Amino acid sequence: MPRGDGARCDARPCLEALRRGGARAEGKPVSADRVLRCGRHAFDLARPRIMGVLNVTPNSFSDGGRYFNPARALDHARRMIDDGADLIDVGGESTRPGALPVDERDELGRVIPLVAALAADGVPVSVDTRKPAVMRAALAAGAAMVNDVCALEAPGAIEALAGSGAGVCLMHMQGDPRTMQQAPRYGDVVGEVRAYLLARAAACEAAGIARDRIVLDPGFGFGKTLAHNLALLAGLPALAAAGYPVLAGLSRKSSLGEITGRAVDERLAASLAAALAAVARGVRLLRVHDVRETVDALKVWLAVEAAA
Ligand code: HH2
Repeated sequence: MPRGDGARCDARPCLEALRRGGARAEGKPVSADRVLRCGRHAFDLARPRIMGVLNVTPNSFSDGGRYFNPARALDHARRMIDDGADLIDVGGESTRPGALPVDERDELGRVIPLVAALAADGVPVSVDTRKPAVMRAALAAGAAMVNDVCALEAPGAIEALAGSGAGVCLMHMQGDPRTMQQAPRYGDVVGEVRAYLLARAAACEAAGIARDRIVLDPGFGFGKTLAHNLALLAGLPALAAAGYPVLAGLSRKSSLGEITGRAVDERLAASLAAALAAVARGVRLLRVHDVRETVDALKVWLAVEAAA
């Protein structure tokens, strides 16, 4: 698959930055055209960034229940930071296919104490939520980013972000988690997802969310068949060329299980291959469960690119 020039990672500085290590982006000089601003954090996207997944849910598709205990969740978040995560994505509601919505009070109780504890440690925290009340509380508790699988479509969501300075990840989903995998349909999946995300970004900018705070995500597995996911992966350069940083969440997803025949806890190799395929096509942020392994895979990929 040929890569668009605008989407290609400049591997030499990426590799240097990865060798230097370190999870925090604060205080470092950053190039103006590639900076992602998330509250008091600024990420230089000259190197791909890793968002570590922290699901504080009983039912997430790959790690449901494992970090439902707050102390274990905090330990896991700190381990991911030590392993090289740049950002921790805290989620209190599973959006797996078939999942039912979680009560707002339950979601607040799951995520806000963790957001507050991690933010107090200076960790860049993203909150994975569709609910404006959770967004507002998380931002008040120090969250640097909101990651919304509904692209801030809920009434009041854009307003919750507008005055905050936080980053926002706008994800595409067809339908809702309860039914989204029943019969996803597109004419031109790449074109439709791109047009939707650009329209949502324009709505955010019109409401005062600056362009350098916005990340786009095609939403792998959210109302998409394997064929749709593969077309989106192959078509990432077209999305990356739109000028916003692109995030990909492919880690352990069922499409990788369909390709390899592996169960969800046996998809590490498949996840790493998918992550590198995404970075090669212009993705700047990877949302992953296996931080240490992804950091290593990226180091090797970047070393090869730097030598090419
Ligand atoms: N995928 C999941 C959840 N949130 N956010 C973005 N931006 N992109 C994604 O691809 C994405 C996401 C699903 O993964 P996970 O959080 O591990 O599972 P669950 O929704 O079951 O908690």
